[in-house]
Amino acid sequence: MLSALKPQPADKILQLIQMYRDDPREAKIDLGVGVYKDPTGLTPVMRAVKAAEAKLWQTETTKTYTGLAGEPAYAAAMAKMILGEDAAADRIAAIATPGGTGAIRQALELIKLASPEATVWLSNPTWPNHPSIIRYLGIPMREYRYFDAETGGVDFDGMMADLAGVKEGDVVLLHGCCHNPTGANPNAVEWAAIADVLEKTGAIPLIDLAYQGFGDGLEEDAAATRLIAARLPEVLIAASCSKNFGIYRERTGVLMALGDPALKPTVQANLNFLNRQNFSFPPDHGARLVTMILTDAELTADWKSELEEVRLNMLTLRQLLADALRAETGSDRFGFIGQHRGMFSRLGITADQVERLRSEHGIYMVGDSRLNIAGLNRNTVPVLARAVAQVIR
Ligand code: PLP
Ligand code: TYF
Repeated sequence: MLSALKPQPADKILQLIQMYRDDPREAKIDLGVGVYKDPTGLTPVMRAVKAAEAKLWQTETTKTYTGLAGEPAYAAAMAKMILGEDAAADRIAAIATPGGTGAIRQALELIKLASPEATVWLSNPTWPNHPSIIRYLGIPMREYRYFDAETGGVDFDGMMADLAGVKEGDVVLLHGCCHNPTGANPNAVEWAAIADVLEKTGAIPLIDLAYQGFGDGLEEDAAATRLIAARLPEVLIAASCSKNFGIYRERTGVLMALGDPALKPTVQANLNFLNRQNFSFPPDHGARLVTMILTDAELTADWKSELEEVRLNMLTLRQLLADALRAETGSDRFGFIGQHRGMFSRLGITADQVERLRSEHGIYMVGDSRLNIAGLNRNTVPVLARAVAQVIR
């Protein structure tokens, strides 16, 4: 049996981690995988997470199974964080999942179960795991225009034209904030128009929210999701706690399905069913930490202030990089970096130029020229700007 297996394509982002480790050069710079690093290059455990873990160690009396959906208190806390204090609980069915990836996977499985003919529409480009999982599940898939390589912004007219052609019942996958890989995001007026076109076509939005708090702020980054949740009758939200709580390896995510309250018991039963088919009970440790933080005023305040530090640090690096590139190239070609939000920006240089950054300068980024802003610091910003100016000359 095993001899029948064929090699599988590697994840290009994760491959970079190994290439970087194997590079013996002292002055190498890792701008690959989307993991936050502080100015000293570390990915620390957040203070509130440490405090919650200490408290949990003292108070936890059992590790018996949780429910198939995870702990209800976790889903409730996440619903408030994402949809706001007055989130209508009677519309929301939810399951805890292993990370945001697990939430996306379960969302797609739910779509397949409910609506096997539905096409899932993806932004071009998008996070490579989206098409990979969709293809694996055999779900029909199409792309909508998203990125304008000329301006480094959103190709809003292209996006709207393509979304207008979506069939009723098709699913449109949207990045709720901090688009990965481009860093380009619709503004508030554009999000309202996106909600209009979804409403008009009868499409179902699936919102991937992996970076709430990394863009314009915790509340601001949820604004598009809240708008769409308020406007559309049915919405799927796949959220991750990996980045904003810094608990990557704890695998903490949630899938919420919003719809008619009368349907909630059946929707919830289907979500529970999907968890049971795939892994029975979702991981609990990270979810419990998140619940403890979000339901304790002191821990919430400390977490918010550290998250804000993280966000502002990335914003400062963006500005420094945009300025350094302007100075080194004598042009405004990379001005969009200051406008982008989240961990990533797509530079818009060629694959050959990305390759030269790696071979000649020891600078690692994804082949489509996506860089992780958090991989930089005040010392490496000018090094990157000089290297980019050299390879595009
Ligand atoms: N969606 C996007 C766009 C991402 O970039 C990520 C990765 O961080 C995720 C979802 C989910 O990540 P995780 O499964 O680690 O929570
Ligand atoms: O895009 C990124 O870099 C992050 C981390 O299979 C990641 O989202 C990358 C690849 C992957 C899972 C997570």
